Amino acid sequence: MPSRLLLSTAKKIREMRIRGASKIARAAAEAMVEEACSIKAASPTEFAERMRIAAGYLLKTRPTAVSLPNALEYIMVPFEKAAAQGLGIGELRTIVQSRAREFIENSLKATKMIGKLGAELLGERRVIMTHCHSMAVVSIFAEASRRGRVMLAYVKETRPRYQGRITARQLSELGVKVHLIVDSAALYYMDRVDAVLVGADAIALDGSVVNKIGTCFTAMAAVKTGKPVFVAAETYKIALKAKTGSSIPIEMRSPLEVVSNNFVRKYRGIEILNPSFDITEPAMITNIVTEAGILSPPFSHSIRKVVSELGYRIEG
Ligand code: RI2
Repeated sequence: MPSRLLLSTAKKIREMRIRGASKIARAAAEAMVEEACSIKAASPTEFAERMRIAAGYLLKTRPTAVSLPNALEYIMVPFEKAAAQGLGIGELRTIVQSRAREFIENSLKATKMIGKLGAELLGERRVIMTHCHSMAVVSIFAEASRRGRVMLAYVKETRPRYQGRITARQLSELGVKVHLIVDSAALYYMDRVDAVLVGADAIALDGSVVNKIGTCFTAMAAVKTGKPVFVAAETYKIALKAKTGSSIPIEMRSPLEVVSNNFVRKYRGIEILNPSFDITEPAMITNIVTEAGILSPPFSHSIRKVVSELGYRIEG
């Protein structure tokens, strides 16, 4: 069994007390460091096995955000190599610590860089509709505001968990004027906005974007009214095993996020479906802002290019 601390982080991620694709990844990396420091193993083999178990627990918490397996692999691939070479516990522990810290640092830098590149991409577009809560998106607003641009955001509340309220609060604190709207008002207000800007939990190699449920519907409304759809995502959200969006698992969450326990008990014949994410096809996306540059269509080409420049390994 992993330590109580790791189990508690895993529980927080599962229950979304820690949420947002990047934050989940950084929390998992941090938990791996704590685990490496707390394990008292009799041999390097036992130490390695316990680290694998810890990674496995974290991996199972949320199935869609690919930032989570990518963060764990960033730590575990060199770790496994070192373990296979017969390195001692102290050295193995150091690898976990340095890789995890490197991941966290790079992640924070990437989100900041996305802010800069995204603000340039927005240019004179000042009225932006967004969905859910993404720190990559907030970073772009923060940079645009820092550059003195007066921004107006239409923020969708994002049922069932209302992450839009977090976005509304954070943007308002940045000095952005905010209109908080119900999800179904997206098309109604679309003609007033200059662009749609959303985050991502995973991006397939063909440019399909997996993001909070309702993203695809928002993108469709944008396309219908001729508005650009921008996606902000760090490169560790690229799903290197997924050729298309359909191979990325969509997390189904509890009915209790949608209705009360009383409702469930009273209407047993009603099946409540609560998918957490949907897939927006690449044809609906104008650009993807990453820390390594702004990607343009055809995404099947630009994503593979950035992936190879970064030295990431496409699997399968
Ligand atoms: P950042 C969130 O998922 C949202 O779907 C958001 O767009 C995405 O993570 C990326 O967030 P959830 O954890 O990494 O709310 O940009 O299900 O903060």
